[in-house]
Amino acid sequence: MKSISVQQFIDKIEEKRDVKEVHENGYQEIYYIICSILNEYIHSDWQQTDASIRSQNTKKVYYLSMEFLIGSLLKNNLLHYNLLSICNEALAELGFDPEKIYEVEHDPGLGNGGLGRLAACFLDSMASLNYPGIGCGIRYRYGLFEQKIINGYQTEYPDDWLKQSYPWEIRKEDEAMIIEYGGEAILVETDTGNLTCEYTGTEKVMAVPYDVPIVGFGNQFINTLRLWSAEPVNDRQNHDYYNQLEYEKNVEQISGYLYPDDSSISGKKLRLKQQYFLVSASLKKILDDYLLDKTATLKQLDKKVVIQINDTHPSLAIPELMRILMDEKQLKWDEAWGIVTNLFAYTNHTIMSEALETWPIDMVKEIVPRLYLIIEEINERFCQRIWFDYPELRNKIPELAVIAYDHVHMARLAIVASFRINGVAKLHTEILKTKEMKDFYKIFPQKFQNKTNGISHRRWLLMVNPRLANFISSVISPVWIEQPNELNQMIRYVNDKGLLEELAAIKLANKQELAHYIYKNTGVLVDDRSIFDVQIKRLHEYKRQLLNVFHIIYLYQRIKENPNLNLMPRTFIFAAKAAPSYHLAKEIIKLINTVADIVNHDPEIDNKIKVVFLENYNVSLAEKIIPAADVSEQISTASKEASGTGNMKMMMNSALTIGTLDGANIEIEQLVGKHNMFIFGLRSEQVYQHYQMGDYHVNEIYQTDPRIQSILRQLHDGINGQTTFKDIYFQLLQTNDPYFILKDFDSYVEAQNLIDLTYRDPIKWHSKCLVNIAHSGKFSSDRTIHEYASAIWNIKQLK
Ligand code: GL9
Repeated sequence: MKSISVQQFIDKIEEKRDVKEVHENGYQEIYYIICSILNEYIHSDWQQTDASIRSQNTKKVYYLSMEFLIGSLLKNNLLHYNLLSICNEALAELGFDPEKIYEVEHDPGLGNGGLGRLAACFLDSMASLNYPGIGCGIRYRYGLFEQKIINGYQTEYPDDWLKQSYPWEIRKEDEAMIIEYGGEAILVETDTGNLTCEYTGTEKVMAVPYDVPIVGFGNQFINTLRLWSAEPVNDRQNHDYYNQLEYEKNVEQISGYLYPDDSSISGKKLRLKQQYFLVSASLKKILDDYLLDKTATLKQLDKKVVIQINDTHPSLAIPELMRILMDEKQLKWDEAWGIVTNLFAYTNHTIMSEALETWPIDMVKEIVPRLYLIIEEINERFCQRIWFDYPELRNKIPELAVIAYDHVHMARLAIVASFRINGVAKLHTEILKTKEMKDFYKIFPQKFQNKTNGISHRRWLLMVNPRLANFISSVISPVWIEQPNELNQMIRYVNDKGLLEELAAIKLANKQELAHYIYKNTGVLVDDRSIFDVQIKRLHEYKRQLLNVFHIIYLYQRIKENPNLNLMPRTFIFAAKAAPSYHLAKEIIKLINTVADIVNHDPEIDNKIKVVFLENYNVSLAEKIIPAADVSEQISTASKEASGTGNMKMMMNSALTIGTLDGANIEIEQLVGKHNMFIFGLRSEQVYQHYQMGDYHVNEIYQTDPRIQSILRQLHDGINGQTTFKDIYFQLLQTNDPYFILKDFDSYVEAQNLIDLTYRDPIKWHSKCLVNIAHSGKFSSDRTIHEYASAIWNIKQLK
């Protein structure tokens, strides 16, 4: 890559600048200028990458996802072009604070949480490892809502991320596709005696792609994230003015906003339309590209293309491809099915039953009538197969059928048609095989695989934590940047006192930075020598933010009872969005803020504990918090968190985990050892057993544990006579505490006490931190992507 000096960079900026002084809009102006400088490199490398992929005619993976949480790109792209420090210096010389320039970028919230962020880390790794991989998603006009905390409550505002233009996207109008909804599908016989389908009265919508470059690290390899936007079709006739307006309004809604429910999909018509929009547009494009090669035959499609479907959300791609192959390419069912069943691989991301998408058949018939007929046929054939080949499963047909009780079951559709199905951590995959999907596993054992999640160590260490990254490079050389497993060289220094002190100093500096941010944004002054205890993730009952709060209330009471209590000062940091319709989750946010208010203003607490809720959790905020975390809270009810990825990010940034044996926590523990983590609570097997036996009775705990009685009484009566939380109280007691919060309370407190003790010995603490860093290489998404590439996709790294 061409290297460039700081002065040359300054010259490039000055060339493009109208006014040479720093004025109010100066930061924005400079931001766009830097983007355009960078885009000159990117666009030329992008073309070259495309050309070389085409000339080598290699197999490509298409990653279909309703969510891509890519985060801000300027800093990331500069880093990947090895221009970050040059740009920083140039900006400083021009009188700008570089961080403020980077903050001009509006982080696109095109995802809810882990699932969407995983997709973005995968894109990063594919590009950085020279794998040809294309992301296909939706360019939502409004991303996940912006959260403001008002009077302790979450309020939602539209995320107008396109208000200022987005410098990374390129609109490709000439590659737009027409998508058809509704109408009538009629089977007709062709001259050759085949059945084909004709449609009448469909509503047409145009899908316009916006391409975003995904820049590999230091390799000038650029992949594409293709985001589809819905627009009205121009040449419509027979529509009066008002009909036209109505039509345009409906069309815009299709890519209007991202549904804000994580792990719970509520069967909304518009969501189904969005899903069809994504898969139909993407498949057309995939086939067009494939057929550019005049020698290519559809039969050989799986030699050049593989499609990963990110959860069930894009699984309409299965019947849609059947439709295209049969109705447009005139293949017979068996030929089409042979192609389809070699093409798709499906990742399951959760066992939460409310996340298993089903659609009422009437809705499917209305929106995609032809696909409904195809799904019926898939279902029919699959049920026959069970009936004849697996007689022992006959009575399970209602639980296995793709269509059952007037609903289409998307996971079952994905399982039946995909050639691979994977879970996202060892435990999760085991649970799929032995519990949640065990009958499918009997039928299709060869389809199931595990692919433990990963994170981009470039973004989540190199970029967000330059102090630590530079330190690691100075100790073991920068090899780890290209080969994250080399981080394990750090293990040699586990007893090196001087080095551990440096590590401590780095953490302190990061905490000071975060403390400053906290003060600026909340007015709360936190002690940067206190333990920074962090729980940042979507708000969900199964993630048990409530357990964390209960511990805080308990500590608060202990300090009130004994103001001389010997506690290591602690700052509890939360950030979380709740789905707008998730009442209980919103109550928990209010509870956290209420507790924060009381604790932070009580002079008797004497700064021993502080509680902070940072609003509007998103990728950019995570990037600020994670480098400063001492303690990583990963406390889901065992079996419920499929993997988690925040656990990996914080581990890589040295934080010690307090957690249950759930998701990828288990794999972290296997690497660092149980003495390097604070494990507590029920195990997954025990959780299943309690559900099965029905032998957990929340009242028994309530009656016998005075700490819990006191906490719950305060929820009911109001903490310090303030707001009451009766809904949380009744929910716990009347539904028998389905997430075992009270059951795990005691062992959680014990683990927290051990943290308090361990932190008192800084050398011991930081040696554990170092062990974490040393083992975190396995959780680079580079490892994950290599595994997908070799064991599922069968694709190769390009030269
Ligand atoms: C999730 C799981 O809950 C996480 O445990 C997992 O790490 C990620 C990525 O595999 O997927 N599934 C899911 O629906 N979400 C996840 O985070 N939810 C959101 O994305 C909000």
